[in-house]
Amino acid sequence: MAMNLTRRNFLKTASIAAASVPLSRVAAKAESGVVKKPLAAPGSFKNTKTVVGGVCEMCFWRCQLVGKVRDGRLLKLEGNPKSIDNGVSLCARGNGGVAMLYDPDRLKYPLKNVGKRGEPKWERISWTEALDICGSKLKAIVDQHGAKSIAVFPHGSSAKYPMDFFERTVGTPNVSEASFFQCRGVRDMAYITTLEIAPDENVDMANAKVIFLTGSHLGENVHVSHLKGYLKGLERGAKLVVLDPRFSAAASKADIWVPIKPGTDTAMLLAIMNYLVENKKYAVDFVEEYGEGFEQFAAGIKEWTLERAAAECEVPAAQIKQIADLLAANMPNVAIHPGRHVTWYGNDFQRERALACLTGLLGAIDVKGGLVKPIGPKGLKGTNWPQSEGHGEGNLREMEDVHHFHPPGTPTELIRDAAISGQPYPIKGCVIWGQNMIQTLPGQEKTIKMLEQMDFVLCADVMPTDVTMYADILLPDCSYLEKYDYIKSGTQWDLSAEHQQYIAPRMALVEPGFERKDCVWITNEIAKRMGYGDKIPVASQEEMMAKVLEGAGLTLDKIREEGGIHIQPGEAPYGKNDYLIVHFFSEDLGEYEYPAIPTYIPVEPPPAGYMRMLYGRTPLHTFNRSINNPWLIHEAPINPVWVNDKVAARLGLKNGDTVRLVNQDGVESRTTTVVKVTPGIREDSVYLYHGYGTRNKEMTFSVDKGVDDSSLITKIAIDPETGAHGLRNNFVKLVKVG
Ligand SMILES: Nc1nc2c(c(=O)[nH]1)N[C@H]1C(S)=C(S)[C@@H](COP(=O)(O)OP(=O)(O)OC[C@H]3O[C@@H](n4cnc5c(=O)[nH]c(N)nc54)[C@H](O)[C@@H]3O)O[C@H]1N2
Ligand SMILES: Nc1nc2c(c(=O)[nH]1)N[C@H]1C(S)=C(S)[C@@H](COP(=O)(O)OP(=O)(O)OC[C@H]3O[C@@H](n4cnc5c(=O)[nH]c(N)nc54)[C@H](O)[C@@H]3O)O[C@H]1N2
Ligand code: SF4
Ligand SMILES: [Mo]
Repeated sequence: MAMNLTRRNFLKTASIAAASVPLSRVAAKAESGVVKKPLAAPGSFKNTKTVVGGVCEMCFWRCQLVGKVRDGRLLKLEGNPKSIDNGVSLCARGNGGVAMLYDPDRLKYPLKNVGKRGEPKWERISWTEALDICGSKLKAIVDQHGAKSIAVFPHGSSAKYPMDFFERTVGTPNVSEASFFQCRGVRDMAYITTLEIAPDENVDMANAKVIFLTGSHLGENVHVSHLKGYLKGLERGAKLVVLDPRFSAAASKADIWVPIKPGTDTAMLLAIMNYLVENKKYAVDFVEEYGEGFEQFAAGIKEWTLERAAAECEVPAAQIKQIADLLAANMPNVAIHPGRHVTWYGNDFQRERALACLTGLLGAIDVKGGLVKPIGPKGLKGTNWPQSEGHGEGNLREMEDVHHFHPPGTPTELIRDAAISGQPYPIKGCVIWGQNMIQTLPGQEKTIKMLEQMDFVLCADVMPTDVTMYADILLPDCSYLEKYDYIKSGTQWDLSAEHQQYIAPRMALVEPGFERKDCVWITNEIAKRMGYGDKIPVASQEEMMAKVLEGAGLTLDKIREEGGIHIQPGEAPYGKNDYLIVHFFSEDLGEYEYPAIPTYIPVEPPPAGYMRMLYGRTPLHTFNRSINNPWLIHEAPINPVWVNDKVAARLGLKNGDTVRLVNQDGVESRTTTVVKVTPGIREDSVYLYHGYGTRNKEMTFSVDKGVDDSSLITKIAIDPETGAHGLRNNFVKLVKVG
């Protein structure tokens, strides 16, 4: 079946993609939030030992670190000078890792909730008691209802091992990673369907003549080596085109900023492509060689004249033409950025398909400046779990006959619906490992309802966050600075530099504090108590790492001696497109009755008196995970709501006014924030940083600061092809307080 092929391709490409992270040896200009040089105060790090092998996880880009350690205490983090990825640069959050490590609010001991879910009363218990409870409760649920009565909500490195245990050994299909269903899964599936590759962010911006960003607020979205490539491209003279309803950091650097009407990007992409086709300004030879279904595609997008898109997107037709001409004049060396957080409106697969088709139409694949497939290090057996790469294929997925192009795992909404309704089967056990479902998922009430009907909720975390309030047993995981749980590997990003690859296993920089334990130990102990002791693949995190490295002929000790990173010769990835087919028309999609050519699906407009609520990143935080970090919350204590200056004047709002947000369903924000009046946002929208408005009082530095955007996302949109959540279909008005 076509979809099987697609999923196999995904697994194949996902493992390649995991090993293909951009790098640049050349230091670039500092961007907002990026610290170029270590900020060493003279003399303050005397008598410290430099410990190598750190891999950051303040976000998921995983820059390579060294730690300055004295008497077993970490004093400072720096980029690993051996890194050919981030080099000595870390972003503000990466530097802030030290403050996370010693945050007094962190989880220290296993805890049992003797109060209610959502209103916990914690009792400190021993590991033995905690593990006995987890093992017996989860086993009882599996015995009574079967393996699929367990749901797993993982995210991040430390969640991979437990996720694999529950998915492969216990055998539940109900696994939903935030990175897939609320982030980039739509992109990966749309690109695999169109170009047969999962793109990651492997777009060669450093060598591009034009960089084209749809959303992607680079500079606020901070991933160090990715920013290096982007800034290097700009330094070398690339033209920058930014589609964003807001004057983002990227828009401020743009040659062409398009303050597009939210939700209409696909219309504009279709008009650009139609113009290129009609005027034969596309890569004709490339399309002839690699394209499939081009005629149907060309005929299908014919209705998308510049004028029609101009009206839909509220952008001058001349500007759309200008962008199309700029792309045509510089093809194939154009970086059409595939985006990362793409779960916007519930029609996002189509926008990502359109971006992939535009990339193909311009021949911008495996060429300088285009979408490339870097060739990563060989021999590594997966990145964490010795036995598998990615999610299982053979599981029984009764809920699967919808969203046929869903990323690996099960769409979150299907799991929530099943748990609440008990159909098609009961879901009574919940494992939450590194996912703050309360802030990460839209429809908080639904998440809470799901959690409340569980027989047992296990949560492993490093902090007491909003989701940990719903745990029955709360386990203190080691942070990324105290454990071995991931191998970061990558290859050349700036292809004009030397071709090299690297392998950087995460090694603990300090011993775990208090009673914290790592994911392998915790999972194994639960596995034994559930009756799977004989299926345990490795006894320790170090053994897990050793098994993965074995295939590449490496050991942790050898890499430690090499400075924490193994570097080897690589290959230039240009001109390697033998795998390539550009499915302008997708028979696979047609077979399942989804639009077979990229199609614009309009979104609902804001009701009178309301503005669309948009959100994004601050360079100083990662979602909610860094919000309690004493250094970072000090620098960015609140998420002001951006309001257009004309609108503010009409509403009588001034800069700094305190407001509450109320959405279209009458849901009010629990907390307040301040107004930021600016011409840098469209009149139909407001904007705020995601991750604020923590309600857990145990987060003493951040509780109640700012507004939680997720609490206002009560209208849920689902992307039909993938089942992923659309998060930008909610509307708010601002109510002045005081
Ligand atoms: N500092 C920091 N950096 C991070 C993270 C973090 O938490 N903190 N998280 C990382 C992760 S996991 C991800 S996925 C990425 C996310 O970062 P991106 O992938 O860049 O996220 P986007 O949603 O594309 O970008 C948000 C921008 O989209 C604009 N926008 C909103 N609606 C529309 C629309 O309809 N059309 C267009 N064209 N633009 C629109 C917003 O105004 C905003 O400027 O960031 C990564 N980098
Ligand atoms: N409204 C709204 N929703 C969004 C987004 C948005 O911009 N707006 N962004 C979406 C995107 S792009 C993404 S990627 C997701 C992110 O979604 P999440 O990954 O859920 O976001 P985080 O805030 O990082 O929360 C992760 C949890 O993991 C914990 N944690 C951190 N390190 C460790 C560790 O080592 N071990 C364990 N066990 N736990 C750890 C944190 O304390 C926190 O409780 O959110 C998505 N949802
Ligand atoms: S971009 Fe910043 S937070 Fe993310 S891994 Fe790198 S240093 Fe850490
Ligand atoms: Mo994300």
